[in-house]
Amino acid sequence: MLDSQSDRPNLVVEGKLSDNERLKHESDFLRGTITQDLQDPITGGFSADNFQLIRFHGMYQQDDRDIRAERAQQKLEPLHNVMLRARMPGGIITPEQWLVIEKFAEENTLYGSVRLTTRQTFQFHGVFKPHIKNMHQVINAAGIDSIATAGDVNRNVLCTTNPVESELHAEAYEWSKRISEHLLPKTKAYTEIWLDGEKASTTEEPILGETYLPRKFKTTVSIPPNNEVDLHANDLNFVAIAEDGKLIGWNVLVGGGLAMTHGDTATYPRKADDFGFIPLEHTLAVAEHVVTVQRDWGNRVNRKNAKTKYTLDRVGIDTFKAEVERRAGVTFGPSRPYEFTSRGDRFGWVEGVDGKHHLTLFILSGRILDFPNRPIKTGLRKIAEIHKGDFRMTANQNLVVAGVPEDQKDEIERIAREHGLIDDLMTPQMKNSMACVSLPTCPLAMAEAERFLPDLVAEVEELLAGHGVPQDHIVLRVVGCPNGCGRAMLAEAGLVGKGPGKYNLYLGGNRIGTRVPKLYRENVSPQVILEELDILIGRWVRERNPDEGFGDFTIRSGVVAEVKVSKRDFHA
Ligand code: SRM
Ligand code: SF4
Repeated sequence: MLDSQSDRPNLVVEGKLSDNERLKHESDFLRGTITQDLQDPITGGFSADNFQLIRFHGMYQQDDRDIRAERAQQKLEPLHNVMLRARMPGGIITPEQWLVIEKFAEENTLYGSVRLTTRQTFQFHGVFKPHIKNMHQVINAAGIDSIATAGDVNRNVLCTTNPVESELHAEAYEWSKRISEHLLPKTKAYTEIWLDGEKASTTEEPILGETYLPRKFKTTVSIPPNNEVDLHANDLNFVAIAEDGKLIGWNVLVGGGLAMTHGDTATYPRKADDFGFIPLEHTLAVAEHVVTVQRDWGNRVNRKNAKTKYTLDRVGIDTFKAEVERRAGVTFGPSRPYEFTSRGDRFGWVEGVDGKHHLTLFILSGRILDFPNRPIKTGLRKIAEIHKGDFRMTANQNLVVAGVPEDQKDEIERIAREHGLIDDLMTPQMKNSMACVSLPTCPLAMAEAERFLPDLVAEVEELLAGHGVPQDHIVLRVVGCPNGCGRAMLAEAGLVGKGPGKYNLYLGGNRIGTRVPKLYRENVSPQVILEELDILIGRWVRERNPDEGFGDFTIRSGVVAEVKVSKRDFHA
């Protein structure tokens, strides 16, 4: 369903469409031949187009890269399995659901872990073909699905966890669910294939279109002053505007995204642009038409330039915004004032306005597993067995035990402490560090990230202590490749994998996630990075203004130039 405006030649990129466009078009609304592939016992993997199509159902085909070469030597195919990513708008999961997913991971996955992600949901890694259908049936029976958590669609919608202002959060959370539902694919392919639902032919996708979006699309709902969701990583953002504690509308920001390709200056991380204020009643229309404009004008020829951020830079912000206004029948008002002052999680207990208690737990890289001396998976199972509230997965890969009544606080804290879920000695540096999954499961990884983070943080902690500021921190993030899943491109110091043991070092993001950092050193070892950080931390400690963060210091002192407009400044 193309809008007549979309045919204007300067708005649509001409050329041979990418092969993903063909496969979406031929997929019979995301069905492909997945069912046949599932029954093929010869291979553990999915063939041809199905390899891509299962993504729209929330799965990625992977193999363990640590053992890939060894298996090839033995003339075995890679140990194919799938990673599943659930759809959990706003990241809320009940204790009953927790017990179901934890049990499934324990009994049916290669690694036995549940992995909390940077987008407030969980992943299973290492599910073999014979378990895939059962996995969907098990999670669905618990009220969870994985529709549209990957592929060229709107992904899991984020919502600031903010348990303190519970009323505002409850409203914002409801909106994140409504937006997620509104933008979901309408095809019944998921139900048919995985849940043995009745075959129902699909004739149209009124919002996403029959070939879906040109590329992945990401949406957030945030509640200032916390920018936990890192809205500038997202295509579409609703920033809550409240009056007298009541939600009245949103400032809408469009066109953020963090990925780039090494060596390709036509790709860059970019902040979202402010479109202005809308009252609540226009939320779904605006969400729908930011999506339809991107659907019709996004680049379907070159996937590297297909995201909304590039569409905005190509057609112009005003043109894009005017088209959203025209289609949605809405005029954006002037933006309302708001301020972000943080984006980290508040660890430990906080009390909400409803008198309930909320315990935020730090989960290293979101990996839930029983580690030596830190059996956190067992600990969370025990908490889930008695917990009467819910759990909230944060966009920083952490977990909030939310809605705890006064008389259960002590018991929950005792279990958490006994299982290594609370560590009073944890430094601010550790709490402000993050890594993407990377090796061994990510096929795109160029360097270690999750497995490398603990050592890196320990070294940076030593540097801070050496300069006499052990309780200070840098927002430090490591990603295994320039796709940037751990949002290194919004960090004060971001390491981006370039090759085994080699990273690019980016500096100059700020503490609240509203500035993209800039390249400082290219293709260097962790040792070189630590030497550079040692010098810069020393300067920061000696020369900083009161309360000046490391990233702000690197800009003010000219260590790196500020990225104001990504297209112009990022590669300059
Ligand atoms: Fe991501 C691809 C993991 C958040 C940008 N991402 C991948 C894949 C699926 C690799 C692949 O395509 O085969 C990774 C699977 C690794 C594994 O073994 O689990 C992967 N991404 C993740 C997660 C699990 C990282 C984490 O440590 O938590 C996050 C899951 C989010 C979720 O629950 O939906 C995750 N990915 C992000 C983010 C951060 C965010 O959204 O806040 C980004 C940067 C923001 C953005 O989109 O610009 C991100 N991932 C990418 C990209 C680059 C997209 C692009 O614009 O070019 C890819 C590659 C692609 O899509 O081609 C990618
Ligand atoms: Fe994989 Fe790269 Fe994403 Fe890390 S940033 S999870 S290495 S795609």
